[in-house]
Amino acid sequence: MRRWRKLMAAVGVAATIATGTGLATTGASAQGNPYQRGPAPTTASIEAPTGAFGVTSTTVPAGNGFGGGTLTYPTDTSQGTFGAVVVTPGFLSPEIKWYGPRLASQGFVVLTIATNTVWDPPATRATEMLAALRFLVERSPAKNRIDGARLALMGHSMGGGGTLEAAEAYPALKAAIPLEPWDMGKTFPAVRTPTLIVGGQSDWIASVGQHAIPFYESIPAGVNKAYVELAGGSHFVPMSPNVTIAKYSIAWLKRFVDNDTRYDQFLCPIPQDAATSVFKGTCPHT
Ligand code: 9J3
Repeated sequence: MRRWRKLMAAVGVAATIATGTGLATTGASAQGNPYQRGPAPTTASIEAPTGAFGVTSTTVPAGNGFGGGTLTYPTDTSQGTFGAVVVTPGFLSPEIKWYGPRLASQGFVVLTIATNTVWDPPATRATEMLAALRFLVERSPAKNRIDGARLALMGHSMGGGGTLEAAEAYPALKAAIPLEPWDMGKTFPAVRTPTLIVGGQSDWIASVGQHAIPFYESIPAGVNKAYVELAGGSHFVPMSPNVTIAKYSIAWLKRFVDNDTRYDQFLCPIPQDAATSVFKGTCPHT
């Protein structure tokens, strides 16, 4: 507890979240779940390059605790606020832009960031991610479109390690998706956030045996979690548009950021998916 309070004090997230923008107002489509956004999903709709929402993008400069980025969000203001997600790259890597339109068009505010330096280690990336969440809710051009109580993080490699470190630091986080995460000698027993870990079967940089799998196993039983291993996947798969990453990430974000149980069908029972070499998790979700 002390550790996350200290981190929160350092980046100011706790105050933001506590006093945040409050609960979403309901849209006509909500029907009992005030967070439900968009039409009933199908396999085709979660695999498609874009979802049902038109989006707009704007560039965010450096200087808000992270290295700047791209903010992409639905133009629709008729359905209340949206959950928000920050996406962080790995070591030596620039912002990974494809997640912006892919996720925002499904009904999320998305900020794909660059880190302050491309050498930042996972713990530094975690601090930057939390600063980016704070920026989204407090100061971003989309702040009025965001439900500050429904926030998520994704990240590749050291950004995935950072995602897990940030989830431990900020337990109110609604969803975490580490993509081929890399972190040195770490386990994550303090994670309470529903976490989807994506591994790459042929990732020799962040090998699943040294990283994704022990990270997954270290998250306590009783926390909603899943491990999806991309069949034949190299370390670099998350950097370019990928339908397997997209469809399960959309389902996970919808299920745990929006409480949208219409997406359970894509996660439980555990899918038999030829694009995955391992797929396991906690079903049914709680
Ligand atoms: O973010 C990453 O791609 C981490 C893997 C790596 O190259 O670590 C070496 C220090």
